[in-house]
Order: sequence, then structure tokens, then C-alpha cells
Amino acid sequence: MVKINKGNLESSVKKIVTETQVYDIHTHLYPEAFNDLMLYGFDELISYHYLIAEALRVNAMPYSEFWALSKDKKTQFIYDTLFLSRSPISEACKGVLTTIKKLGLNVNDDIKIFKENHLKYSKKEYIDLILKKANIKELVMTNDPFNEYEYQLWKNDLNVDERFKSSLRLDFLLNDFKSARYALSKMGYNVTTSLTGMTKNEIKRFIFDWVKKTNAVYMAVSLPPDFILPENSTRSIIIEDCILEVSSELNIPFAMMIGVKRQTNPELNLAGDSVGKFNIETIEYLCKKYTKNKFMITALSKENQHELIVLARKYRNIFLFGSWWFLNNPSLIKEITTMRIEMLGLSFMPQHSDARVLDQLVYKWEHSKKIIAEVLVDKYMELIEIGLNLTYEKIKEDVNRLFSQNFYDFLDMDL
Ligand code: HDL
Ligand code: ZN
Repeated sequence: MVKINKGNLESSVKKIVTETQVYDIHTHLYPEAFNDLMLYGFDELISYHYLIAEALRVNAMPYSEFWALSKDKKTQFIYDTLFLSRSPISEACKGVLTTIKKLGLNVNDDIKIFKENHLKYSKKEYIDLILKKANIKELVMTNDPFNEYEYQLWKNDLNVDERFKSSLRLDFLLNDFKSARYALSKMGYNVTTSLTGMTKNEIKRFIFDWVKKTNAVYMAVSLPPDFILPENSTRSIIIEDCILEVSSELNIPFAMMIGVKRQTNPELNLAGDSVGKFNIETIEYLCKKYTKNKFMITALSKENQHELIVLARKYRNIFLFGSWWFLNNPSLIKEITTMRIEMLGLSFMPQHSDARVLDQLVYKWEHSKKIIAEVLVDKYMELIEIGLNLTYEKIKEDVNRLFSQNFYDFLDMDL
């Protein structure tokens, strides 16, 4: 046992956090079996929708003109605008530089070197390289059977890299049932516009079939700020009468990612979404009524994150995760992680990457782990000052909980 003291605390925590393998429980990544859905390499990294939003703020190129550019020209436009004509100081810009550096390149080199780097590897080799660099044990994809391209892939035998787990994404079903109904009928589910008993049974059959087909570890949906339960709406009825029934029957969590205002600026496409605060009483209602269901929850508004922490103290079936999207910035990760430790101890998962491009795993985890380690050092220092005996092994156990074990335990939890 290695005793921890004020002198070796910081170096020990930083080493442990760096070396602890991560279960990245929400990403938009895919392994090579998903063909075009697997995004990797510099061109994809630099044209992340966060950077598109930032570039089109400062260079008033008409949106339609930008979208008409080739991939090469989009890369050059973003690089010139955000990295050459001014310092790349934002979180998303800094992330690109962190990844380039961690891949062993010089961030001052010519962009041509960055663009060609991934060509040295096969897709499989690049996945191995990035997962190793980012210290990822396994990650969860976002799988959407309503995406025609992905649906066709699942129809054939998909040899999915076992490090890539599935989640069943239900946004289309819940937020656009009128259109989803047609897709479900085409898939062979006998659903009508009205939520009759038969339609609800067919929706449950669809969910059950696809959880099994994809071997999903949880079901997920992103929800708008005006999401409210109870409510006499299609979305609410499908959640209460279909999703929660299958979720409880299969003992898999229902993940709600709440507070996204889709397409506030539709001309920005994926970059056009914004944020709003939702009513926490909806989650209170769900937890009070469905004590046998497990809810993974994150929010896009900081105020909601505070309310969720308080609520998680009341309900053990809430699993809080991540500093999501517009909260995935050092200043906010620090504040939210500190609040969570102060009110929940170690019973939450501080981060997920939300990566869309494989290479992003490197910077998203490097940046987050730095902040989480700083918060942990402060909190452990307070324990040392009180006189508690701390060991390296105990801290290692704590950190392993935060980066993977808490989620494994939550999946196994039988309420
Ligand atoms: O709905 C979601 O899962 C969000 O994470 C969106 O995909 C968002 O565009 C995103 O990539 N955030 O990081
Ligand atoms: Zn996401």
C-alpha cells in the first residue's frame, strides 16, 4: 500500500487519472464495419460542426456557399479562418491541436502533413492507435435504425468490433412519430397513427427486436426544453407505455439527454442546434412513478445539471453522466464535477466524449481528464488536511469507479 500525503498527492492523482481506462458511454463513433459512418482523419476532425459554427461566425461566407464547397475547400476555409488568421484559442480549436500533438506531429507543420497522417494506417490500425492514445476500454455508439444507411448495414451480418457497444437511439420515434410510423410499417411493424393497444404492442416489439439485434446496452433519446411528463402527447405515451415497459423488462436503462433546441439556425445543419432549460419536475415524476426503471440523464443547461444532482440524491435509479455538448468546456466541467462530488461523492460518471470523429477521443479525454484530476486533487487534499489516511490503491479504485465501474454497476443494478 502506498500512503498518500500532500507531497505526492497531485502527481499520484494525475498518474492514476491518465492511466485509468475509460468506458466512453456516449459517442457517435463507428468501427470499420459501418463503412461511411466511420469518420476519422484530419479533414473530418477540422470540419466538426462545432468548428463550422465558429468559422461561419467570423467569416460571413453565405451558408449555402460553404455547404457547396468540397471537403478539401471546407477544411482549408476552417483552417485559414480559425487557425491561421487568428489564434485557435477556443476549446474545439485547441482540441484539434491537442490531437495533432498527441499523434506525434508538430502543430506548426503544414496542414498537408496533418491531412495525410491517417493514410499510413488501415482503418483497424487507426482505431487501435486512437483507442490506445485515448486509453479507451470500450465505448457506446449511437445506433439509429431509422437511418436508412445504418438500417441496411444491420440487415446484413455486421461484424462489430467488440469494443464498440450499441445504444438504441429513439429520437425519430419520439420526436417525429408521424414520419417514424411510415418507417415502422416499412420495417414490418403494424402501427397506425393512433396509439391503440395494437400499435403500442408493435412499437414495443420494434424496440425489443432492435435492442436484441444491436445488443444495445441502453436506449436513448435527446429531448427539447419543453419536454414534459405527464402529458397527453404521442411522445409521452410512447415513453410511458412502450419504452419504459421494455426498459424494465430487459433491465436496461433509458437515457434522456434533455434541453436541446434543434435547428435554431437550420442553415448551419448539425451546427444549428441550441440550448434550453427543461422542467425538472418531469424527472421527479418519472423517478417517483417508475421506481423499477433505470434512468441515465444528462442536460444541456448548467442550471438543470444542478437540479439533477439534487434529485439524484433522492433517487438511486438516476445515473448522471457527462458534461454534455455546450457544457463540455473546461470551466463548466470543473464546476459541474465539483458540484457532483460535493453532493454525490463518487456515484456518477463525470464525462463522455460525444465524439463524432475517432480522432476526437484523444483531445476530448485529454482535456476532460485534466480538469477532473484537478478537482479530485482539491477534494483529496481537503481529506488529507482533516487527517484521513489515503492510499494510492484507494484513489485508483475511486477513479476506476468514475471512469467505468459505476456504469457497469448501474447496468447490473436490479431495482
Ligand atoms: O444529440 C446528441 O447526441 C448530441 O450529442 C448531438 O449529436 C450534438 O450534435 C453533438 O454532437 N454534441 O456533441
Ligand atoms: Zn451525442
